[in-house]
Amino acid sequence: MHEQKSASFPDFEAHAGEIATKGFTLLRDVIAPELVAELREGIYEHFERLGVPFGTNVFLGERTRRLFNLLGRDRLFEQIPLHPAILPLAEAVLDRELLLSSLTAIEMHPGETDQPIHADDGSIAVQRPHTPFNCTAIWALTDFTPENGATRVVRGSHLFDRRPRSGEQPECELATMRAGSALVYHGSLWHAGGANRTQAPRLAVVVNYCAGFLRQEECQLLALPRERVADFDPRLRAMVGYGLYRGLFGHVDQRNPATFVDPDAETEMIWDRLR
Ligand SMILES: O=C(O)CCC(=O)C(=O)O
Repeated sequence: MHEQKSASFPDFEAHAGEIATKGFTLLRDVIAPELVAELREGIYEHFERLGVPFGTNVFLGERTRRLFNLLGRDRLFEQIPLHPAILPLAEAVLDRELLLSSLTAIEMHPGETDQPIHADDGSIAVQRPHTPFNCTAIWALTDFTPENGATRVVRGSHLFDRRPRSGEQPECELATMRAGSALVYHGSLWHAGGANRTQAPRLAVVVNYCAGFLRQEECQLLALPRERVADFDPRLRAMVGYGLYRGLFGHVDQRNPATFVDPDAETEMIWDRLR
């Protein structure tokens, strides 16, 4: 685990304010170079061992490899959703009862083309604009440049009253950043990966957090063996689903599911407060 010096923590409130107005913000150089190197090595080890193929459509990317369910693959990845220079920003946008919705590595190869513009909450039929119920952090594990496919973002689009139409090509800004930085954005933001016109892959980890009342994109209660979850930090256990939302949602026979992996876990429910 790579400790972050508190002196170098970002001003989370200021960044949350930027997300509220622009829809996105950049956390520059917040991930230790040693962690970036370890993650790169770990991800490539899995890509090669599993023989992960390119995607089969323009959204997943026909020159892009994705490794889903990172928490189910290696303990190395447990520190990503908990990163102390990034998680507090997601908590400021959502709240402390947020869940991990998905955790994916994305490797865009030379020749990849522009991904279609989309919003991460675009599949959810709620009238826009709305308060955020998704917040995503894209970690750059290589530099993100205009040439290698830096994420394209549409400033202020989280406030638009519709999601992008199929094939729509709005004016975009590029989230260029050095390896070790992160783009963090509101789930309604219009965005997409760019085209990779270089000779080297662009590598990223995408950490998608969602509000505690939302269904997670990856069903982690099934994807992660309970014994693995028992080894997690208690915060991470709650984040994958072994916890309660507002002391109510997620209970099992009036018990906090956290007690399935820790018999001593707090199990007070909303009803207990009424006594
Ligand atoms: O890779 C990127 O820059 C963006 C990826 C993305 O938005 C997605 O795959 O949903």
